[in-house]
Amino acid sequence: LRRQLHSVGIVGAPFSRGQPRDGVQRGPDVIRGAGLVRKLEGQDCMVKDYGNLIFEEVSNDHPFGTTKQPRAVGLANKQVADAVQRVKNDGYTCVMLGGDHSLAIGSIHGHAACRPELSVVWVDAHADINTPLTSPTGNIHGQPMSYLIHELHNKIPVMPNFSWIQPCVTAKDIVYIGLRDVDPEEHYILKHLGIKTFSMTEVDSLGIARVMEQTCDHIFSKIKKPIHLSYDIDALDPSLAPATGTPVIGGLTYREGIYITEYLCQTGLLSAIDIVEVNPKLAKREEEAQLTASVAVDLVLGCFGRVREGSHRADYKIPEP
Ligand code: B3U
Ligand code: MN
Ligand code: MN
Repeated sequence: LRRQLHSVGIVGAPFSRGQPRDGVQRGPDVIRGAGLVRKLEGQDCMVKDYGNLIFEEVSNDHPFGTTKQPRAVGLANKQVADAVQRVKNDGYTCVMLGGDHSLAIGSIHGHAACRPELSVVWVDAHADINTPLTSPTGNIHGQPMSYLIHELHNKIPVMPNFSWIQPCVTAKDIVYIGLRDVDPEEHYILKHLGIKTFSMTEVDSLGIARVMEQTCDHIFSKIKKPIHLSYDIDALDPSLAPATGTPVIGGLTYREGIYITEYLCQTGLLSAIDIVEVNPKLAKREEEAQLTASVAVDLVLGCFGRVREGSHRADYKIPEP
């Protein structure tokens, strides 16, 4: 078995303004603290850690309609977009560590600026496709997809610090996995746009192997498009990933969660990854924070060649006495 070499560029985005709970800005550091770089290097990846972005406070960031903290979210996402573009132009597969899921706006936007034809695999308990006008909460982490999809462009109001954002993905190039908490308006949007979804019901009925086969059947056309994997840690069952802002019972098992990463890795098309919504402050005990961070690390390792059967170097020889 030959090991494939991966080069990984890591960007930390310690940002929480897309939702109301403090602590998710510590996600990048707790994921690094669980050994991310050392473990990637241990499986022969070439790693460059670009460090954490620095987000300035935004004053007078009053709501736009019901949407909360639009200026801070718009500005932070511009920085994320620029950082992801840089990592891609330097030749790495980009790993963006959040932070809340509003950061996918910048991550996907920046990725699409370098790879105009990409597909998105969105792994999440939630669809995050509310528009500012359908959102029941006003939290932008429940809205990122709506800003990115061409077909929703005429439903999106112009918001402060959002004018740089142009839709950059098409509904048919998106697949959802793990859904189990979808608002009625979001459900309408998903059906209306014909977006491919594998809710937990499909994970139950098909099994994760057929879900991944069908995911790739859906996104692979004649041209092999690069894949953007946006992985919300709350897709996993709360027993595995308790330290997150909006846990939903009945999520992916560890094995299903890891299988998604192994399967996408072997396509050879993974081009950028987001790992978001790890919030150590919401852990009831320190062990819960550590468990959530170490599962997040395992997801990244699965994206970069870790296989459970084990592996060995191409030139390995059994030592002779
Ligand atoms: N759909 C709800 C709830 C939600 C979305 N994403 C999370 N929660 N994490 C909303 O706010 O749009
Ligand atoms: Mn999400
Ligand atoms: Mn979620």
